[in-house]
Amino acid sequence: MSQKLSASAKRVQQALAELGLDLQVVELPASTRTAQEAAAAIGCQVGQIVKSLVFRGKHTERPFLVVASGSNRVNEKRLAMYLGEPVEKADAEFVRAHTGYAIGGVPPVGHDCELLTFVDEDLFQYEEIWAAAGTPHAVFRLTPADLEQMTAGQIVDIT
Ligand code: 5CA
Repeated sequence: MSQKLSASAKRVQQALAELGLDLQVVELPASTRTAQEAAAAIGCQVGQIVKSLVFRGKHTERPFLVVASGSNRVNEKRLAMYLGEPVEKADAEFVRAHTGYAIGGVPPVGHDCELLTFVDEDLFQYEEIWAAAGTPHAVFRLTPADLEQMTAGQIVDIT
């Protein structure tokens, strides 16, 4: 099963196993590149898709991660209050450099560097959610509690 996964998806599966989480990465034939596409491919609500968005502090260039419900738009001013500095969305190169994954497949765990993480409180209204697993075709199902545990993230309002 896991032998069939692509290298990036395998890396995420490995990271989940190392965290002691019994969660299965699956690669789907349809694209899961965006939250909308992922929801359509899985057959769930867009809000149940975990967007893993990389931002950086404008002054320090420190990377951090926001794991947001697919139906929410991140409020950068609110993030700036949590970080204590203005923030900006990372570009594709910065995302790759700090996570080891390309946009469209960035997972919430298994990054090159450990990332300070904020978890969208709105994800907790769902019993099951789905996150990207390294590629634009790979996802895994988890609970909001799993997400909180694996990221050691702070649960906040990100809208
Ligand atoms: N695989 C899905 C979820 S299962 C996924 O990765 N969705 S996502 O929302 O987390 O990732 C796509 C996000 O990447 C977009 O919401 C957008 O915020 C960001 N993005 C897309 N293109 C760029 C770009 N050129 N530069 C920076 N960020 C981008």
